Amino acid sequence: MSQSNEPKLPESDVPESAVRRRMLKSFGWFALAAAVPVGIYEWITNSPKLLGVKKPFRRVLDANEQVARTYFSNTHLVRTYPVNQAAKKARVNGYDGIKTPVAEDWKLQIDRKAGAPAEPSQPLLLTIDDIKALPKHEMAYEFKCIEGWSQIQHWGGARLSDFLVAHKLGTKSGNAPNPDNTDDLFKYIGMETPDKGYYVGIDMESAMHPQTLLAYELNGEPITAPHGAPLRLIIPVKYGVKNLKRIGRIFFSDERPRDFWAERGYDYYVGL
Ligand SMILES: Nc1nc2c(c(=O)[nH]1)N[C@H]1C(S)=C(S)[C@@H](COP(=O)(O)O)O[C@H]1N2
Ligand SMILES: [Mo]
Repeated sequence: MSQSNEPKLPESDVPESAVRRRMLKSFGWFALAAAVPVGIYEWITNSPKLLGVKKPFRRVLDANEQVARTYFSNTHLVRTYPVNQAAKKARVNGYDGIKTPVAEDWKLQIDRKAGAPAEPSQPLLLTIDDIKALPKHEMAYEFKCIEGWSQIQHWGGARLSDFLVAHKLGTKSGNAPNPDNTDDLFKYIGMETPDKGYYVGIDMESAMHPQTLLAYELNGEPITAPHGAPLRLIIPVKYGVKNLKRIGRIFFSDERPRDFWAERGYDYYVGL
């Protein structure tokens, strides 16, 4: 058994056929779930004693949450694996922009509304604890490098979409991204290392994908420097080149942001 629709449930104990069925039925379940009084919902989702009952319900509710939070209608999920199938030692590749030690006073800088007239003069500066304050998601999936190797790796962090919603980022209006108003989103998100030695541009559709993470954990431990400490992008719908390590700055644009490997001849989108 190897396939799951929930990036947050890496143990993947759902029978394969049930995955598809659940997707198809999720709207029906949503109606049923909506009919369950809130108190019972909380009792089911909070009671640790009800594990046998809780898990199937939990999965249904998570599937509904995922449907509700999908920003683009054609979003499909990358295959995930049980975390125990992940490589114990993840391969390292690429040191551009991460050759110096991580600054002790590292902060994530976000330029809120690049190009917009009402752009705040001060960028937003966040700490790793601000990222950890968001719901944590873990997943194991096949990380693919364009050079021809791949490896099942187990990553943990916050969904980029949750992050953008929580901090009202990525929109022209300055409001939180809204699945019903994707036209309000900038077309691209740009990221670069603190020294600007490596940089990527990502189409917003891929950025808002539910499996795209601002990752701070690898194999359940804080990410090490060679893998992009303290915070990196994990974007399963793209090849490794877009999975920028050691994020320093994030910005938004309707123009394609500069991209390190696109400038060196690779396809800009490098999607799977
Ligand atoms: N800052 C930075 N991020 C980077 C790279 C890099 O050279 N510098 N290389 C990319 C490439 S080509 C790959 S395959 C992955 C490798 O991530 P890993 O070292 O954690 O395996 O990081 C990507 N992100
Ligand atoms: Mo790569």
